[in-house]
Amino acid sequence: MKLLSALKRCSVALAAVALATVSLQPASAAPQPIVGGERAAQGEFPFMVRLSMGCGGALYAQDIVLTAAHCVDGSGNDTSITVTGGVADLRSSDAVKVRSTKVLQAPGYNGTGKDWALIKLARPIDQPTLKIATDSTYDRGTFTVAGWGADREGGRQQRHLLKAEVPFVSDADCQSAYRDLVPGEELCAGLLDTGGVDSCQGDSGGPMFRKDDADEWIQVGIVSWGRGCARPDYPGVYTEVSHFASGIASAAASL
Ligand code: 4AZ
Repeated sequence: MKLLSALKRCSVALAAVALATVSLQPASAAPQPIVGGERAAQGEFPFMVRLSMGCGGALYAQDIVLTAAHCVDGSGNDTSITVTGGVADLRSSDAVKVRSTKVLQAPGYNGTGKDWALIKLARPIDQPTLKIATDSTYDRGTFTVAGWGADREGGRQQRHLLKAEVPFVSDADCQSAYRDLVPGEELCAGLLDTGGVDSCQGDSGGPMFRKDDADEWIQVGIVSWGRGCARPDYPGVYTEVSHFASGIASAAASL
């Protein structure tokens, strides 16, 4: 239990330190986004934001970010978080930086499941938002995950946004890896047989998304936890957004 708890709580402090030293990979290192991905183009995922404690997030509204509960300290007025939006390159002069005003951590969050939180911004970021799934229709197929997190287990945080595609993994298969998966509140994605593609440390809180029937991006997951990154048999675990959609909507309305 202790071990799994540790695995689940992606080290925000470590990520924050890594963020301070964010830098380009040497050209010779063949950058592996996220893990096993590639660079996203400027404007490709305009709803993506980076949080100053070293997590990702998505614009649920222009002044509200959806992220992971484990990325924040609790609920209440909080001006300590800086949210960077509008850029794939965090060092771009076009980066928009906005402070938080409030944080709302999922009610009942205790470190298992319920890994979502909202951050209210001091002013809107003028970018398209990412709609969230409200039922399980899109909890299947192939997903895109993006973030500025490590490009390998133990790797450094990234200057440029990385993206990767990961296939859905059934609850049954995921439970063979993780005994304490909360199947109603979490969904899994990754390459069970080979590994090699995954979210990783510092991607936490960022969205996992796909196209819906209207060919628009829809968020189905929030990067939450996993055993290492991109290991065979150990998929990434994501908050099942549709399960919390009504709670997220009412929480957002209260901010
Ligand atoms: C983390 O520490 C983390 N492979 C995020 C995602 C995954 C593992 C760790 C999934 O933020």
